[in-house]
Amino acid sequence: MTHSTWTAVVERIEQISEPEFYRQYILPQKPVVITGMMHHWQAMHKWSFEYFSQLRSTQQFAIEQGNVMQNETLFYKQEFGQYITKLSESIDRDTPAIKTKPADVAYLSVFDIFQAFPALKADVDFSLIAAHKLINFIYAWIGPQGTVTGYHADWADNILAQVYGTKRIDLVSPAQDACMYPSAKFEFRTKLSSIDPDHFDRQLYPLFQQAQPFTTTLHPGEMIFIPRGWWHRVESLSRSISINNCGLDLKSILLDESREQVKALLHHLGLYGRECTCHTIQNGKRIRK
Ligand SMILES: O=C(O)CCC(=O)C(=O)O
Repeated sequence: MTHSTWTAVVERIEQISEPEFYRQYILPQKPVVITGMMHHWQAMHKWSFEYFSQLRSTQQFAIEQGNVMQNETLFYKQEFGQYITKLSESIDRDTPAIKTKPADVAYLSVFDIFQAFPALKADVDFSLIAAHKLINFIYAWIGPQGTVTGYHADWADNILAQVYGTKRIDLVSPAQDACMYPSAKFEFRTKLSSIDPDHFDRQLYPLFQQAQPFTTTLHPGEMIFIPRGWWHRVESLSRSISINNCGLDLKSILLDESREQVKALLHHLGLYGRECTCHTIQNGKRIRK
């Protein structure tokens, strides 16, 4: 990594009540890792690649290749079962330094798992955040070692929960927006950074070296609160199954969601966001994820 040598750790707590979570973390918009509130999740006992491979679905889903936040948007469509079978055969390397070519890292990201498998809804419990929000969006992230979701900031408070495997999370405060160089690439409900810390141009983005990231590793059974507007970069250190809940309160619906919906509409009409994470060009045609 080539940002400043300054790193800080994210606070870790074991348990917290919903009202205290609101008072201590949502209101002040402070990140935190919660280590002991997923024991009762059915997902912790049930979800694995073997379990997923028994779920019946012939539906095709978009599989992302590499870090689409900062690099070229690449994806292909595959049946869930085929993707999971391939993934369950993949092995974690002890030395992630010997990396697979980024575009060969195939990631079932932003996966609308409950639309595909509604019965699984009962396996998770995001009440800690959902109790304080009017609208909640839940997505699963299932992939091999080495996936990278590059620096971006969501227009919503978010809890990312780790069910299987480990992930490294880097966070940068919105107070440091100037160091993060927002890019023009469009992603719905998100602001993307131009910075890929593994390869970035110091001449073009000098302030990134002054960014003060908080770094943490998320283990199975742990979840992290990422407040609205906090930049985050997520890298899987092993095969991994995660699930996140982004929640909107009334203010976010009026300010952020309405603006994002207008942008999305203009984007789909081809009037906004020439570069994006939701379309790719295949055989000269613009294909939607
Ligand atoms: O787990 C990942 O790869 C990314 C998760 C993420 O960006 C999020 O929860 O907002």
